[in-house]
Amino acid sequence: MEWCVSMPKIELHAHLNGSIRDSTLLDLARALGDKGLIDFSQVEHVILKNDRSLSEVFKLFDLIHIVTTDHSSITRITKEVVEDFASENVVYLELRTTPKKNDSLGMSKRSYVEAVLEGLRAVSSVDVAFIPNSEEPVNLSSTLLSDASDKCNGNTRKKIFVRLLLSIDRRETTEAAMETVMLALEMRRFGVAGIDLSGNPAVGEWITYLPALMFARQQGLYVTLHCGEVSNSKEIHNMLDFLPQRIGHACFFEEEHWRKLKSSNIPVEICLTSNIRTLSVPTIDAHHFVDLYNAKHPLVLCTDDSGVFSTSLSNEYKIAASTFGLGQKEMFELSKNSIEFIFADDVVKEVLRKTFDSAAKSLT
Ligand code: 6MZ
Repeated sequence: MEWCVSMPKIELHAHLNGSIRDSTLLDLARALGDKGLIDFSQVEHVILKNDRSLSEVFKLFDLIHIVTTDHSSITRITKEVVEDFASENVVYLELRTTPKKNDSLGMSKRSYVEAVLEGLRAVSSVDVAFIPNSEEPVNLSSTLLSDASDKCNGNTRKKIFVRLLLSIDRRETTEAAMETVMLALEMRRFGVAGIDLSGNPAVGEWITYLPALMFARQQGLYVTLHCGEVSNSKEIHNMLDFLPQRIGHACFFEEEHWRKLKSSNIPVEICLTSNIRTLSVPTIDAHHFVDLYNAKHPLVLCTDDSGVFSTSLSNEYKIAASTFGLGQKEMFELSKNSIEFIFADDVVKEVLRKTFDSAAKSLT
């Protein structure tokens, strides 16, 4: 496990509220219980349940959202999630979250995202670079060109790049999806790089989100889609025809979907523990990671919901290494290759390549 933790890693598929610490979730739930707003004993039982089907996971998310969706909680969770990823040597993190509107709390989608940004600014244990280079004053941008782990006053201080993806929930209408895309465009200068389509895959129709996704792409936002989390051949075809920059999961693909995916070379975000826990793949040995890896198809290991599934990115690397018989060198290469699929500019990619190169020297 040690080298899985110490090597630099890139996380491209992490849902903010799914990455919440258990301790924080219980803490926030207890506080609502004390105010008489929820029955804590009921909620505690649901939070601590370990094995959940895909539909139970979405019920849990509804509960998590009741507990977490106020500005200060969102700020706290963001700060903690970034700190947690940085502590296991994630050097680049794309964090995705669904902007939420809650009139009773005075929350708009914009104020939700502002609370997330506040969380990024609140991180103190590690340097967080989330403003894109094009928005940085020249001297700051040159600082970013240094290695992602700098010597500062004799101490090594970690750096993490963070980019945000705004998620469209499959329960949303076309108008709501468009509102999220407009917000992402407005928030680009604060590190919002793209759009994700997620939420319960048993809900909603592709055609509902298509106008907003097309507009996002026209405006130069990156797009990643949860694709094939359930069996839905027509939707999988439609999604692949859209040519998103990445897709997540790809569990219920049939031969013709694999053919289309491979010929279009769309990178796949692979979430091993999540897929096993939600029974989206029958066994870990049968996971499509093997076929994609052997075919040299672009892929990246990710956590999905590290809190909900009690995992970490280091753990995902460890599982892949031990299950598929891959060594430290192969896992390092897999991690380094992920740089090519990030939703950030060439300057960031170059910094990350240097970070991996200097880590490679210390490994040999
Ligand atoms: C699809 C998922 C997901 O946005 O509130 N989400 N969507 N499949 C998954 N696989 C298990 N895991 C998480 O984070 C939680 C939200 O992310 C999406 C769901 O919409 C969930 O409500 P945010 O930060």
